[in-house]
Amino acid sequence: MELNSYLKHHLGRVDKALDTYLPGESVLPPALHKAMRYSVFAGGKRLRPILMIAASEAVGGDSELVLPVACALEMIHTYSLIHDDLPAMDDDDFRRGRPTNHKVFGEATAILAGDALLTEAFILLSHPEVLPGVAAETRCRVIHTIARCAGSQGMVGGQVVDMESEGREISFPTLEYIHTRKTGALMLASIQAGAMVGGCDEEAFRALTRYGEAAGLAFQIADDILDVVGDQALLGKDVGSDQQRGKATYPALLGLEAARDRAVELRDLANEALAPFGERAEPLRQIAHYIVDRTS
Ligand code: GRG
Repeated sequence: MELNSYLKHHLGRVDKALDTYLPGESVLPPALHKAMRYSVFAGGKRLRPILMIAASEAVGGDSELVLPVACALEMIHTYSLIHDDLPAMDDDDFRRGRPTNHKVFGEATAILAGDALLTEAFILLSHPEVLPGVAAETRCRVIHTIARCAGSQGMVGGQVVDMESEGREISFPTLEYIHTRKTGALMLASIQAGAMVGGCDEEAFRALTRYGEAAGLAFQIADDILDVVGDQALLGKDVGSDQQRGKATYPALLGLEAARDRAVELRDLANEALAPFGERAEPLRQIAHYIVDRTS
């Protein structure tokens, strides 16, 4: 299996599906739908949908069936990025290489575009024609898992503790609290949802949960490292970085080398959890390597 073509193939499928699930730009109110589509189609990696597809494949699931759920995860992710960039939060001017949503559409529309993407995700997840043939109980579990991971004890909670910790010295457990929730929770939800829709048993669910927890945290550590390495490359000119904002990061707390060691350790832990799945988990294995070694 060649990871780049795997990622490219599924990115294309996810983009096409997102285009069909999101209301068109001319649908009333066009200003809102334009703003939603602007950020969704701004060139994201589609990592969460692809993780979901790969998790479903690992348990022998049908990657066509999971597509709407995978799209809902990307909508939630995009909403979080739009809101994270707002002046009240990170106040960023660029995202995915383009001006941020509020820079183009104004703050009020950006807030509402984020709100609408979050809501659209659950409209899609609860649509009667989504997940045909999947037991109602499993469908409820999928929706519940995604909602819990995105909510006040998941992504949003992690974001709040991250904001509170800005400019302060924090402990290692607080750092892990932030990272497992702010970024890790939605990745874990992607893996767990993929496993459930793919028809996993309890043992496979537990193993994939271990993978999702470790890979999600490794992703955030790698992101922190990229933030620092990127700053060094730009001679400290990237004023939008977390490092310069005094945010809680692994390199700030542990140093660059120890942060890298922790990311590698988590990658290996993630991949150990895949042992029972054999060849079918090869995409997940390679994604764990990609998460740690990526350069953007
Ligand atoms: C505002 C509710 C709310 C939550 C914000 C996700 C998040 C929580 C904040 C994003 C801050 C950030 C940039 C964290 C670093 C890790 C991360 C989520 C990076 C962006 O994800 P990628 O690399 O982005 O998957 P693409 O653009 O490829 O989708």
